Amino acid sequence: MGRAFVYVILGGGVAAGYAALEFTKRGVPHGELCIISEEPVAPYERPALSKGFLLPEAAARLPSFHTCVGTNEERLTPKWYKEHGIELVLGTRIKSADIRRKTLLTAAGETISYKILIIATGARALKLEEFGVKGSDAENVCYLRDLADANTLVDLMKSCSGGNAVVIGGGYIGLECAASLVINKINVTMVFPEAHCMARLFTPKIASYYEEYYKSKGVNFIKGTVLSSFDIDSNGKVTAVTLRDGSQLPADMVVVGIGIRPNTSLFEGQLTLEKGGIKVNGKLQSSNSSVYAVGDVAAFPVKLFGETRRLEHVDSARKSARHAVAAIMDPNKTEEFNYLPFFYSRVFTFSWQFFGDNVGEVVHYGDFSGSTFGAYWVSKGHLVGSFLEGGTKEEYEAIAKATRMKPAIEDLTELERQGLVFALTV
Ligand code: FAD
Ligand code: NAD
Ligand code: ISD
Repeated sequence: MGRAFVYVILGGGVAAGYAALEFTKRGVPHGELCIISEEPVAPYERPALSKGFLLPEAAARLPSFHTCVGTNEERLTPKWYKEHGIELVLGTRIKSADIRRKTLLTAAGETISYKILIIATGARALKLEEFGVKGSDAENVCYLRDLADANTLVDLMKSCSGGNAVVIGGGYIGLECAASLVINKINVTMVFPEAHCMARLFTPKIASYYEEYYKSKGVNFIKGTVLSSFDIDSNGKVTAVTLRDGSQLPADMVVVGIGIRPNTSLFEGQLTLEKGGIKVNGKLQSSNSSVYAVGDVAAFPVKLFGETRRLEHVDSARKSARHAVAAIMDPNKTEEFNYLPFFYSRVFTFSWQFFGDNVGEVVHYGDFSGSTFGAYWVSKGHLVGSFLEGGTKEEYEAIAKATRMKPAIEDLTELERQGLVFALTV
């Protein structure tokens, strides 16, 4: 017993929403497309969970941030899916996949078959237990990947106004949540193993700018170490965090953001994997021609760098999903995906964007004591990456365009002198 569809999207996150939009723009017939999601709600813009969702006042709540409002497209509410004849199979976990038979088995025992499968299973948050620390299930410890996590975080923040939060991890989740905790009047200590925050992207100089601001808001940074254990009371609540050097931090709540792992397990041994994700070609097609992969779970060729990358950012999820659908619905007119990596964040009143690759030599520019500054990365004599804080729409577009052009850079001192003008005039 089971249902059969022409197209099945497995996963109901950002990529699924944008793929659905593209399918309808290309005239998918009613009844042919289905989205299966473990989450109980229609696809939404996940970035909202660490930003608008955590505000103490006028917080964003569904349905306001269903996809595809993140790119000023239509808001795809459950009603929209119904009107477009797209089956939403929500609250449903797929527990196994048979690529040869083209079937998926739900946790409840239903078989769903497809002609074409788009894997959009995203990723899961890494748990402290995977680093040998117990206590993730304590009631005042939270991660942040989905709506349920975000609701837990909001409840915890409400219950400990004026109290102490320990944020484990100095990446995207750590920095965005620390800012939200401060805005909710909670004292924050951030603990991470690197020498500065956002070590996978920021230079020490860029990191220092943001860290100084966080410090001015009362955030305490403990760098170069990790936690070794939690003190947990008889009610199952963490009361303190013990660090590897033996020091202790009092904690009314703990937020953990220590990275992710792509959800590939259903396909291991059935599809080729690379860089922790499902390897796809420039049409987002996997090692099986009936199966595509998009978003955080896909490792795709980034033509600009001449290598396969797996990206964990929303713009890549949106564009890879739309490109896969174009390749499926109109294969002859769809070229290879030619993606310029784009990352961004917004915390407090800051807003930065980054395009390209952060390899090679770095040139900083602008006013690091003011509100607009940036950096360029130059590798093998060419501009490969650009970062800008506090830019205008036109300035962000200019650094994106310049990065895609990969212009030759002969003189780093001259690039530094020109700063943003270089991108605006190249
Ligand atoms: P996801 O959006 O994670 O969706 C995956 C879906 O698959 C989920 O619904 C999941 O439940 C479902 N699923 C997985 N396995 C199964 C299964 N076996 N059966 C059924 N369903 C399954 N990126 C940015 O560029 N900028 C930001 O500001 C930003 N902010 C973020 C804030 C937060 C809190 C988080 C968690 C991420 C943020 N990101 C941001 C990253 C961005 O949201 C992701 O890159 C994007 O969501 C990836 O989309 P996806 O569709 O591949 O995966
Ligand atoms: P991340 O990779 O950005 O940062 C992980 C951090 O964990 C590292 O910076 C490091 O400081 C820390 N860490 C690693 N091992 C540790 C350990 N054993 N103990 C303590 N700290 C440790 O991952 P994240 O911040 O967890 O974010 C999760 C996902 O969500 C990522 O894919 C990210 O791209 C995405 N996200 C993106 C944005 C954005 O693009 N603005 C915002 C939020 C989340
Ligand atoms: O890209 C984003 C982002 O940063 C959000 O908060 O999409 C969401 C939406 O803009 C929320 O409405």
